[in-house]
Amino acid sequence: MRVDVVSLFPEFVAQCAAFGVVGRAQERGLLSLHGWNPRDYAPGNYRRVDDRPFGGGPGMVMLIDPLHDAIEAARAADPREAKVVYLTPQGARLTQAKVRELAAHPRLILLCGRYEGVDERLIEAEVDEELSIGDYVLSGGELAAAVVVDAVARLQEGALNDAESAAQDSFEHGLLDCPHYTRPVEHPLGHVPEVLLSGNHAEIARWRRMESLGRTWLRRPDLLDEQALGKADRALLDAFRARYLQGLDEPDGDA
Ligand code: 9D3
Repeated sequence: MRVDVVSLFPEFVAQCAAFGVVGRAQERGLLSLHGWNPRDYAPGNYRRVDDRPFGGGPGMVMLIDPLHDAIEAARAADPREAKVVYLTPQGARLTQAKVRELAAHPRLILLCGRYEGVDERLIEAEVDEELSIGDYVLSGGELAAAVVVDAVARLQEGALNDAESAAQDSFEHGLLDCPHYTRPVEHPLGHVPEVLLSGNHAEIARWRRMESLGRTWLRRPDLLDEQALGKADRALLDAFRARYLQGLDEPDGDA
């Protein structure tokens, strides 16, 4: 897929996408990332991209025209129709379901605001969707755009190797991941749960599933729809709860 980022700091987003899975997706031709700086479309020696808000108040608002021209230049760079997404605290919260939907588009244009935001008329005319990445205050849309780029890139066919795909699978089922351990078996910080050393793959799968269910119940009950769980999962969660409520679930790993 192709992603165009309209931003005063397009190289910031490009740097975030240069490493690991996303960098590899670009090398493999699964993702092409392009930056468009509204300052390059701002006229005059000052190249001004913002102005004071009508009605008064603090901060500055991004001007329509440099953003409009940057978006149109991005559109014209490829004949495929682009979905334009504005990253803003006023947007709907980004979820993995939304990521899957965005990842299926051949083209996205991600619009990043700075200052107080962009002129509302530009949003009404050019933007298809407004998205936020969560309820905290960032300094601009670039980190949010980088989050979108990362999340959609890894869903492109061929972006993940087999191991990464398998790991992805467990999270896509809406549960938190189970704990992970590697060598050494004995360490001053604790030991590895016996079951993982047993070689009994059915028992290991059962333990991991129980840990996933239990951690989701403890940490993210909002993700857990107990009615929707199967009989086996409910039994595992009950077993986890029984152990937890008996206080046998030592947090220091020495259980
Ligand atoms: C301090 C400025 N605020 C005054 C009420 C409003 C405000 C404007 C612009 C707050 C943050 C921003 C910049 N943030 C983003 O562009 C942004 C964002 C975010 O801050 N949190 C979560 N998701 C996103 S997506 C874009």
